[in-house]
Amino acid sequence: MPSLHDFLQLMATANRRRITGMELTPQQIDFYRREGYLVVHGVLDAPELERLRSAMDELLAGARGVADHTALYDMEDTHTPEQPRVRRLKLPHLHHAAFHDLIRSPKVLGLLTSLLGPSVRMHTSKLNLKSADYGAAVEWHQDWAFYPHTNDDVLAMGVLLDDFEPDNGPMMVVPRTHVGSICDHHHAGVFVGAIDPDRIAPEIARAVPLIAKAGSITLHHARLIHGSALNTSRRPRSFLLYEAMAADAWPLASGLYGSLEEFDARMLCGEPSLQPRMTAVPVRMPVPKAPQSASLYQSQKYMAKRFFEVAP
Ligand SMILES: O=C(O)CCC(=O)C(=O)O
Repeated sequence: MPSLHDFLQLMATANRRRITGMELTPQQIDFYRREGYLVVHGVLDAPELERLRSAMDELLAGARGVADHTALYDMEDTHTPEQPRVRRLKLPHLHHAAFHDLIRSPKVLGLLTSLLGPSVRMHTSKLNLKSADYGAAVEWHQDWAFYPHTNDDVLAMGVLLDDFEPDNGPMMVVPRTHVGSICDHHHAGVFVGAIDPDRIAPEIARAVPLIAKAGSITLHHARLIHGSALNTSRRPRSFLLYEAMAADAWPLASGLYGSLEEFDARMLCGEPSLQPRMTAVPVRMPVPKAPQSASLYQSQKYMAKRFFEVAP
């Protein structure tokens, strides 16, 4: 006869199983732990992809007539209200049910719980558009520089809404840098959200582009060095990113996003905890901020020397 404790444990395990629809294999988990990233091919089927693409188009339609950055739109430098050029949709999960639902779907939660354990919290979401011909580059950086936590069970999950090909600015990662130091992301005394490329030339030389079809999913560790070039192709490269962490990884730089209620409203599955798990992680605080730092693209303008080409 199982004790009440055993019974509750069994129930919790059964609930977790119900949540985790698509678990990673031990080989995939080993690869992620060793290399700091993973590509899972063919996760979304055509109808799932279509729902996300039409949600994206719906939100983008609202950018016509908008003059400047808003809570939803981060604009390219060449944006005009008549010819909208949106670089990023900010927090798409708050603006459309399709993006809210995806991160809570059993399939996607299964990937996250495979790497982060049963209790997972979401930090934020964004949809980087990288439009054909001019979509902006993202300079080399570690996400951890923006949001250090008490432990580094922290990652970004990227959903490819378009094929990633060599010339449309696929994300590039530097394998195994997730176990190294945290690079300096400051210049002239302010946080610019990018690493001086001269300081990481050997790492950049061994970066690998993540080439995969739309519907695939990438997972990269928050300490991994990564970046992506200008889109010089005639094809768009839309990339939906969610940043997530183990529930016991507490943010060091952003407080609790307002209140404990708000912090815990970010739970995707499992249980929140009032006991942050502390590990020996390297941390540099992302302060002071650059004068205009509402997005990574804006912060990176303050770096001394860019690595990637900028659109004419
Ligand atoms: O869009 C990309 O290629 C990279 C995105 C990224 O690293 C970021 O937004 O932090």
